[in-house]
Amino acid sequence: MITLYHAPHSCSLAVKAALTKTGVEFDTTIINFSEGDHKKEAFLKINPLAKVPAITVDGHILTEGAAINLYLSEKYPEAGLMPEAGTLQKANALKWLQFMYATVHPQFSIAFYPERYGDDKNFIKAKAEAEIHRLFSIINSELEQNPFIAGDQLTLADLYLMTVIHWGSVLEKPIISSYKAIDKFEQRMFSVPVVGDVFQQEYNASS
Ligand SMILES: N[C@@H](CCC(=O)N[C@@H](CS)C(=O)NCC(=O)O)C(=O)O
Repeated sequence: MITLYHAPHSCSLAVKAALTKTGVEFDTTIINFSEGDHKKEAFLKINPLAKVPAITVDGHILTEGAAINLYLSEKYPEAGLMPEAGTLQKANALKWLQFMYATVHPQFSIAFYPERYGDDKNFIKAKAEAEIHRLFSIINSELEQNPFIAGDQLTLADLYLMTVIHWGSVLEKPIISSYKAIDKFEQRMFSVPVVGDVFQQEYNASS
């Protein structure tokens, strides 16, 4: 049995979407950040970093969203979460997956928690926001060429991209109304069977 540790609206949403697409049965344990659930002893035993996502698979703990989702894509290949191993298409999808996890996400972490990075919160947040918009311009240019971020096919990178688009609400300058191709991408993703509903429901939920 798989259990997902999920904080609504956080990066564990990409894992929730991937798990749902596999069709496998899973339980969800909600980690409520405002209640401090991620810092409580029970969750620190799952992830001492006090961060979601995490999953347990038959009692084994896995953390780090990219590792979890790559595991799911290999364990359930019929879900079509990634292109075939050894292809340039897969290499390209991995590039975009890493772009989201290792390049875009850290800037949002700064924008969400500027006080962790120094005293001048407004300055720190503004710098992160400027970098986020530079990154979204690059994403937008790519989506002008292709329906999904890594080409013609939906991949794990798209699930993560939908998650970071959702975080645009923390920014002064909005994402959706600023980038036409991203706006179209979001609408396209909402109509993708199964995962579209996962994002639609979470976007519309208050917490
Ligand atoms: N490298 C980790 C980062 C996980 C992460 O930053 N999770 C955020 C939510 S998106 C979190 O749990 N934040 C709680 C906190 O930092 O207090 C991954 O990709 O899984």
